[in-house]
Amino acid sequence: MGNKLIITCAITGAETTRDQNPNLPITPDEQATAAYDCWKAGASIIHLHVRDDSGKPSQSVDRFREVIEKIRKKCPVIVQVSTGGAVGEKIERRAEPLTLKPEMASLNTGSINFGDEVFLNLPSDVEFLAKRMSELSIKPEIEVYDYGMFEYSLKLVKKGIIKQPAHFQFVLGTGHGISGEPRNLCRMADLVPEHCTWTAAGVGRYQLPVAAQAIVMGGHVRVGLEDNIYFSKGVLAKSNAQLVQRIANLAEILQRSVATVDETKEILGLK
Ligand code: KMH
Ligand code: ZN
Repeated sequence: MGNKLIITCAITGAETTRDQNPNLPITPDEQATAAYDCWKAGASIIHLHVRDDSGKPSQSVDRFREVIEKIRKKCPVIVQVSTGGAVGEKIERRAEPLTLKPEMASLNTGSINFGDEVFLNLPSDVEFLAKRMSELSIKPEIEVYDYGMFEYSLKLVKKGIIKQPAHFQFVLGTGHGISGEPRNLCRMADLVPEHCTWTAAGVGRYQLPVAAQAIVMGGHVRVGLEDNIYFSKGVLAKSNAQLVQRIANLAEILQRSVATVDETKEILGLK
């Protein structure tokens, strides 16, 4: 199959607001349309957070079910639910969308400052979520914001708490974790164990350069309004699909084909 490029889009997130970018999809219909548009533009995975009727972040199973059903009616894109949720959410609530048995879920492997708060992921929380995912045959995407989190994740993989082949997401440039400087991604990508896969997400101004680096290095890419509200300096992104399309265009220029949903399933070993 060659090394096809998996594009993930994080369409909504928990922290981005409509005030920051009025094009942020929030309602189930808007999210389903955004997922479809991203899929058409080349995304094969949607990283999904949901919102309640007032637009606040939510871990409601019912709301996740509603959005996933709407997405499934429109396109076959892979859904990756967030178990990170919003900062401060209880771990039991964060685990609830796993009961819907999505193909994938995010797994945050350490605590870190996030904005002005702490995004808490105790070792017991991480192991609890990893175990639930393993029991339900859900593929974790290991979210790594800092080098220490990466080393801890590698230990969990070694111990078998996270099943092989593992899939890592390097989130660079949160402001409290590792920055999006090229050497940081080089160092971590270099240490990804054999047969495992990795993807990278640059936050804010790092989104485009980190994506370009990941394409060249043979990794995969995540973009989307969760991580970055701009298309270019001072210019808001019109949509998630616009951000995805730019990566698909860049991949074509760099001569890396974009993976379809079926190809992504094969690469990641999804059922
Ligand atoms: N909202 C952040 C605190 C995830 O989805 O797993 C965490 C987050 C990570 O977005
Ligand atoms: Zn997220």
